[in-house]
Amino acid sequence: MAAKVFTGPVATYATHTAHFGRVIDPISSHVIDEVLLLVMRRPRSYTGEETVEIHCHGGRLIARRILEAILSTGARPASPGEFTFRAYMNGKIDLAQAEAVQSVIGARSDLALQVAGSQLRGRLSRRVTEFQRALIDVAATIEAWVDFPEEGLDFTALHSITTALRSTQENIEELSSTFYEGQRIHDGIALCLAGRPNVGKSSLMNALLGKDRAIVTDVPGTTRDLLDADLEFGGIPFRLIDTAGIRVSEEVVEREGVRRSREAIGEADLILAVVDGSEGLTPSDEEVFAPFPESRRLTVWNKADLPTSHLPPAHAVAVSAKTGEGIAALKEAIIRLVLHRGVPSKDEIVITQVRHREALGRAVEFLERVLRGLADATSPELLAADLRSALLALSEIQGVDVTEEILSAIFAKFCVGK
Ligand SMILES: Nc1nc2c(ncn2[C@@H]2O[C@H](COP(=O)(O)OP(=O)(O)O)[C@@H](O)[C@H]2O)c(=O)[nH]1
Ligand SMILES: [Mg+2]
Repeated sequence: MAAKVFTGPVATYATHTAHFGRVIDPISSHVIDEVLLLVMRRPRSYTGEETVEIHCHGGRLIARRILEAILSTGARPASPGEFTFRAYMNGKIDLAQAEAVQSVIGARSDLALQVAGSQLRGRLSRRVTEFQRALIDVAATIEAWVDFPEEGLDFTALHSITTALRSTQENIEELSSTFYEGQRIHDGIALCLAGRPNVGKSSLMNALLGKDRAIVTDVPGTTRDLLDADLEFGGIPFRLIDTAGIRVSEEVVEREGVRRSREAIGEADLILAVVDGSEGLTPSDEEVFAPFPESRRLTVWNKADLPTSHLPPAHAVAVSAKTGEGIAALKEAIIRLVLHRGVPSKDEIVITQVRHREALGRAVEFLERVLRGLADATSPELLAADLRSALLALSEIQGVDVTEEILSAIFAKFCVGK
């Protein structure tokens, strides 16, 4: 097909070579563009199959004309994720790596990229393989016991497989527990500014962003619509949402703004409950914050540059949106709240997918059954079956024995061309 649109003898090109030439419309014989054509022969390509890449000049029209020319020779467009799907089916990468391709593309922070990149390079899969190796050793002992049940398990053997199972189970749990941080690193955090009018929410938004995004005035009720902006700190992608000050208003636009604000605050991962420190924490502040759970709320004591006779509550962070004082400390406090275990180190493996957490969770449960079975002297056949189930759950992460439904759900999320 490439030979039909390209001016050179494509079939004769060696793998991993680049060739300059023209793409010709096979129907009109017009030159569409001067291009570079790259050949990657099986199995040394992304998918493991014969691959040709055409590098044309930038511009939608040229790319579309070239695509049309190639389609007219009988090619068809790839479906979403089809290249990565083929790479997985051809054994170039496992399923966890295929999922990482999507995460790498979608990464919105350096930390998200680091985590996804490590998964793409196979570190998660290798960790899972370590668990499997440890369990296969135990399985061998148990299977031998199934074959010669009259010999039983001596005390040392029982002790050593129990220890091995227990420690593998703990390691799996440890990996599984990184999901909380992983999901936040991967998906980001919706951070909502909330409070009465004029406490300085919009000023704080601007201070956090380091630019004048929201309109700030001393007129209460200035912000009526939701404003949002993306920002990143501590490796976490945040969506920062400024809301209308919550108060009872007769004015129809402001009332709608307040309604939307309450909705956004209700959905936020974390609420910055902004208080005007010069006025102290008033009953109307408390009324605004009361509907939202304390666990999702951080009190920000703003206008710390002004003289005040009030003391901030112990858990509050004092800042001045005006002078910038305390903003760095506020960011640190936010990171502490959203990453319970802190920012993961470069070599920590972090899971980001629900699918992986579920598989690890099932493995842990089956191992628990094996451990209980060993303590209760359950028959070795049953122990062996549970151990196999644990191994099967782990191998789902790498994509062994997964159903069509799981595969299509994963690859449907990809965009075309990946
Ligand atoms: N002195 C001082 N004034 C502030 C501070 N933050 C906001 N203000 C002022 O408070 C008023 C209301 O601010 P704004 O950000 O619009 O509050 P919002 O209604 O909560 O969004 C404006 O006049 C701001 O200049 C601060 O940290 N210190
Ligand atoms: Mg405002």
